[in-house]
Amino acid sequence: MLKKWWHNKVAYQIYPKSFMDSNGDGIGDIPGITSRLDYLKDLGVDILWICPVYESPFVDQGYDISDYYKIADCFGTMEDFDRLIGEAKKRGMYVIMDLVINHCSDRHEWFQKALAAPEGEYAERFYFEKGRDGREPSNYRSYFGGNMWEKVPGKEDLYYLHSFAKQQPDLNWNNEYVLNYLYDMVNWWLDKGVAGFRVDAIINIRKNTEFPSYEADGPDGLCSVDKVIEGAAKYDKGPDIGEMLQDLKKNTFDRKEAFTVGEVFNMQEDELTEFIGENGHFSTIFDFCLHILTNCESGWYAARKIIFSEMRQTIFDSQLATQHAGFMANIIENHDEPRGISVFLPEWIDKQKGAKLFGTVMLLLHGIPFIYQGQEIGMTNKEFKSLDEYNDIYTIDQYRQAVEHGFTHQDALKLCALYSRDNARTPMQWSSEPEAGFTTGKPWFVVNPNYKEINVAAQENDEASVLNYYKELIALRKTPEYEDAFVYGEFEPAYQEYENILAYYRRGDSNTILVISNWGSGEQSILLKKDDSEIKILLDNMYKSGSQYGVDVKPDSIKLLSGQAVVLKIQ
Ligand code: TEU
Ligand code: CA
Repeated sequence: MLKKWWHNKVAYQIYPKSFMDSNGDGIGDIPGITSRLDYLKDLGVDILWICPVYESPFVDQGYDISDYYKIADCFGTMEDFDRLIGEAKKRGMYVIMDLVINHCSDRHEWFQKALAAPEGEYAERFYFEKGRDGREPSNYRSYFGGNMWEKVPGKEDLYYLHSFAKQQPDLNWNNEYVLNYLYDMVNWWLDKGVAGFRVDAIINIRKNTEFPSYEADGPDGLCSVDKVIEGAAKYDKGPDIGEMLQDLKKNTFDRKEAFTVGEVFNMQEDELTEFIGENGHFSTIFDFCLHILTNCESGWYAARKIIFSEMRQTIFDSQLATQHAGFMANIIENHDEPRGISVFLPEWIDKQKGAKLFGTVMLLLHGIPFIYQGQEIGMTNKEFKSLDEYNDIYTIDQYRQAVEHGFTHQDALKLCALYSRDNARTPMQWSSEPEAGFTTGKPWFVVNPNYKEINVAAQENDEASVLNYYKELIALRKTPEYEDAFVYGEFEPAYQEYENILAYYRRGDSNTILVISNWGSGEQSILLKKDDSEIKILLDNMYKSGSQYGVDVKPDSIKLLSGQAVVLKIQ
């Protein structure tokens, strides 16, 4: 395999509004991020993905861009941004931006002009369509609820398309002008020194422009976005998604050997190599296998409880199916997900211990680990109690859907508390000072009350903290001596006959690593295979300073406590 500069890197996702506020207005900002670069460097991360900081009316937290060439005032200035890139470079770190090009904001100049002259050239940059039989052109349900077609104000029978909120009109990728504009814009940011992009909702850019209706899958008479994407993939006119993405790549990313991570849902399985192979559309794409396991396409009302055996199988299947194609981007959580330790851990495992357990398993898989802000200190869900505590538009719609499907108000609220995207969007917990040290003012969004116990400052001083464990874990992963195993090594499931054990090998050219973790409620002894009996312990999440490693090793067996994870080198 051709080695690429980003193969051995660890990435960290920043949700700028909630990371660090530098000026007391309660909103995290770019100088705030710059002020914490040393913290991030010390943690061991190399690549920083910053969620959208472009000018936006923030209907969908910046994923609705009104000017691609401006930094939103609340985040700072372009000088602040340039400084961030420069300071990151000085520390050998890379900044990647969020690239939101399936849609823009309805406040974008083009869309305003399109509304003013719906028959003119600006409207051609979007999808403006006549209604059919006196109603919407087709029956597509948008991600955030309701029909994907919205009436053009002041027009009787004209609609525009939005895959997400109605304030996020989809851009027309068949329009030359749009395409060239977007490519130029991407190149402009690359020339500024950003190292690449996280590419938002990119599968949605291809449309079946005949816009046929599909069979309804809900009482609203609409069909899900998944059907729409599937229909677009089968549509045979114009370039297919692969050709579109290669064209984007050739004209932009390739110029700079940029690192790109695609947010790709609904890919056909046989397309994996096209997406992340040597000449793939992207450097990597997110592995959403765990997310898909809980959250079926219909919505939170149909979400399933996590069963450990299924979770283990899902991770194994995904690794085995993808490792030879390229590198997936492995996540525990992100800004669209609840906190991983609040969803995936069995109830008997203490969340802080479990954060180390889960981290060990996920960070040592084949792929590029992406850590989401706060994950490294074991931040948890917020325990929202009422609907008006939420900010996220998606959560409000999921509540509505649950009630429509027969959930009581209380049960629908419980669902939202478990799955809401807002769980990950509460401010970063820096210290036990007021508002968790995130701001000296009033934070834009509520701080999780558990910040007094869970915060960076306290954990920096505690040898046994999640934070210090993450530092060790990342450092271990990045040890040059073990690169053959942790970065390039073959993934192989191990000890599957033990019901509550999640274990795997990473077999490199000169090192073999064995990761074993116990997700059961009690101790578990494991009889080691003959080849595994000569071991050296590299990491143990129950290690306590001053004592021996917490793990009990005999020549041919190993005993793990509930929630314990160990990383072993096989001699
Ligand atoms: O998400 C795309 C996407 O598919 C989401 O609708 C996802 O299914 C949902 O958040 C449930 O987890 C991206 C961004 O990550 C998200 O924050 C934006 O809201 C969305 O695009 C629109 O730009
Ligand atoms: Ca601020």
